[in-house]
Amino acid sequence: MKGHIIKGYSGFYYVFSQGKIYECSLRGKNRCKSVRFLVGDLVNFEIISEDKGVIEKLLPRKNQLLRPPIANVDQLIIAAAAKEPSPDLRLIDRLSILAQWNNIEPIICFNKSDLITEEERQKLQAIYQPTGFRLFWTSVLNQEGIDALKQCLKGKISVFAGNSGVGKSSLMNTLGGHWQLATGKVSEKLKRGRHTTRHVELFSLDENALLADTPGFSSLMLPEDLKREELGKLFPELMFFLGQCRFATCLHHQEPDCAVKEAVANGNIAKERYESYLIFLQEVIAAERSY
Ligand SMILES: Nc1nc2c(ncn2[C@@H]2O[C@H](COP(=O)(O)OP(=O)(O)OP(=O)(O)O)[C@@H](O)[C@H]2O)c(=O)[nH]1
Ligand SMILES: [Mg+2]
Ligand SMILES: [Zn+2]
Repeated sequence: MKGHIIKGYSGFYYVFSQGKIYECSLRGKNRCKSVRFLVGDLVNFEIISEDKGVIEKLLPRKNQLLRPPIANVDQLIIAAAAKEPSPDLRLIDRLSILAQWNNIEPIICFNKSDLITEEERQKLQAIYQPTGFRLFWTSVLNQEGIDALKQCLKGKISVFAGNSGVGKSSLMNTLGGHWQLATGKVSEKLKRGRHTTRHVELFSLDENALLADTPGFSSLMLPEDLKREELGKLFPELMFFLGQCRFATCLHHQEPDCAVKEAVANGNIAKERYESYLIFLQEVIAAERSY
């Protein structure tokens, strides 16, 4: 049998396969070899009773996120609130870099669409349309976009990430119904104890969709080995202009005759995205120097 590890708990791994969950232990050789299994790992296992099994082999990973530790992620659902809290564009852009760097599709989800005007929506839409990233507008309140989001999760391993309070847990609750995650104000949650949001677990939405929630965070480092000349390639809307600068090595900062800067001036690249690019460029250069 083949299945995905969805949870590790006190020495057991829970493996999801064809709509069922099996509580699995490890074969002796895996225990000794110090193979570290992650949530998301695809494994071969043998069923030993109705709902129990033994893991035999770890299959190759497509990728691996460090925080949260999950393997084989297909898509990162970058969740932001259209309002309350107002969208943190820098964090959205950081997450999109992290995703692309790990061979994961970034998908942007503006939740709480019920709280903004059409005009405010157009403004955000205009910033991200040129990226080509898939973009969803959702509301847990009036259910806008929930079916579309559900559709896009089918057959994939997806991870929700984004600021605290944007509605990640609320979205997951409204998508599934098989589970109930704690939602609400951070302060209330802290009182209830942190450990509940610490562990990583994949939830099954239907037979083929696996989904992980993550605790909200506000800062995120860029990938350590990212080089300055590679940064532009992680901004899809910049790619179009890359060959058109005067210098082949143009970093689109202080160089003359830069096609990217021109595109920003003409409104073909959103200035908010270019701002992120410049901030990240400084970070990447500083990180290169510190080695
Ligand atoms: N108006 C409106 N409020 C929402 C919507 N979705 C969630 N909320 C509210 O926003 C608050 C935060 O939602 P959570 O789901 O706990 O947010 P979270 O992203 O999981 O937060 P952390 O777990 O701290 O990272 C809750 O009070 C929700 O009721 C929405 O679509 N519209
Ligand atoms: Mg949450
Ligand atoms: Zn340039």
